[in-house]
Amino acid sequence: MKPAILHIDMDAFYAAVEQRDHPELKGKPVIVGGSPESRGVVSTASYEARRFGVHSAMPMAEAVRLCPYGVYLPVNMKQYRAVSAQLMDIFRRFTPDVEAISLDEAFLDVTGSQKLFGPAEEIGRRIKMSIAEELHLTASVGLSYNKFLAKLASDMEKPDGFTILWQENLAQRVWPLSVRRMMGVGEKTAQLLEGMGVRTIGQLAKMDSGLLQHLLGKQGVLIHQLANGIDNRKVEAVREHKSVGREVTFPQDISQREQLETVLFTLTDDVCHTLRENHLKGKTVSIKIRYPDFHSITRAVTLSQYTANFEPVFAAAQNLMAQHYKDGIAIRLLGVTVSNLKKDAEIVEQQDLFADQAAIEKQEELNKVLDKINGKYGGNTLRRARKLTGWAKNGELSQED
Ligand code: TTP
Ligand code: MG
Repeated sequence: MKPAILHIDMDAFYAAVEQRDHPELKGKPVIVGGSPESRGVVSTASYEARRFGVHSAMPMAEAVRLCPYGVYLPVNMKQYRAVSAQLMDIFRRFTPDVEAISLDEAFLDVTGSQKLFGPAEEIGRRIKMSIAEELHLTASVGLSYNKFLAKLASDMEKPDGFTILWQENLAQRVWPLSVRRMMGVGEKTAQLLEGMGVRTIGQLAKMDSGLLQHLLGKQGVLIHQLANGIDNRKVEAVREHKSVGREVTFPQDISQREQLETVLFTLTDDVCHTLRENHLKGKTVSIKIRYPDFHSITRAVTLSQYTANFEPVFAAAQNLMAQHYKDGIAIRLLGVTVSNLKKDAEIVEQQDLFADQAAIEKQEELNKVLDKINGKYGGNTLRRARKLTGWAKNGELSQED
């Protein structure tokens, strides 16, 4: 399938959030940043303020000179972060491959999403629409077959833009642009290139790659490729949580099976609680055992479906212990981790037909009650009561609630 990368960047982000939250500021020049008295700088300016020449990173005092009747606001990071989280949630509805670059900007690899949501162009438009309807903000979207061109595209028709650049648009739309618009070309490189009469991306594209390598090393080869529309960098989703785990080092080594199982029980309960708190579910359960000589082993198993429920996670951990721990051997550290995580909202897989759906739902109800009580009174007020009956064998649950 043809690669499809979106680059999405919010318009005048901090200022737009302020205008949204304070409608009386709509249409006015709004400048967000530090205070002019303490030599603060402009974080961003609304498009109305940009007409006065105000821009990001400019000293506030200068902004006040250029735009004396502007509305000057301090930075409200907490609010921008909250909006950013909502924004990223919208992105992740369309693909798990979201690489957040900053609070208001991300790359999305939507190549595979096209099967589900239709052509990439439609996905881009739907995301823009969701941002408008749900967040009451505007974004500019760029669509291309690689990161470099997608980013260039999103900047072309700001604000509220939507720009598509395919290979056939390269010569007409990209090559006339200044080399200064390229990532990887800073002031020094730009001056060097311009000194040789290379001002546009098109001129750079036609240069001899060997000469560029000679002049700029690896970076020369890279920018030559970019100028020719070649960029093999992948969209790298940085998942907020790769795994949730707990481990404990014992004050004294433990070799008693029952004691170890009680620890395993507590660790698992903690892990599952944290998963639920973060609206996450996981599919891989692993245990870690460290022996007194510091030698460690990690053993993992993958479940049939994503879960944050204690039962299946504990059953899996018990099984791993049954398979990999020999009774009577001393252990220095024990750990439980759930990885292969997804946000609740992202889990669209078909539920396991063989799983007892009613039992799962009952368990989730119980979790809600436990989490609520524990949240309300702080700490672990309520815990599952249990009776120890030894390690599980052959997948049976040997522990009873
Ligand atoms: P940008 O996306 O660069 O700028 P913007 O969203 O304000 O405007 P546009 O994209 O429409 O050109 O940066 C996003 C936010 O990051 C911006 O709202 C404020 C913050 N920021 C700073 O605090 N300092 C800076 O120098 C820049 C460039 C941005
Ligand atoms: Mg922006």
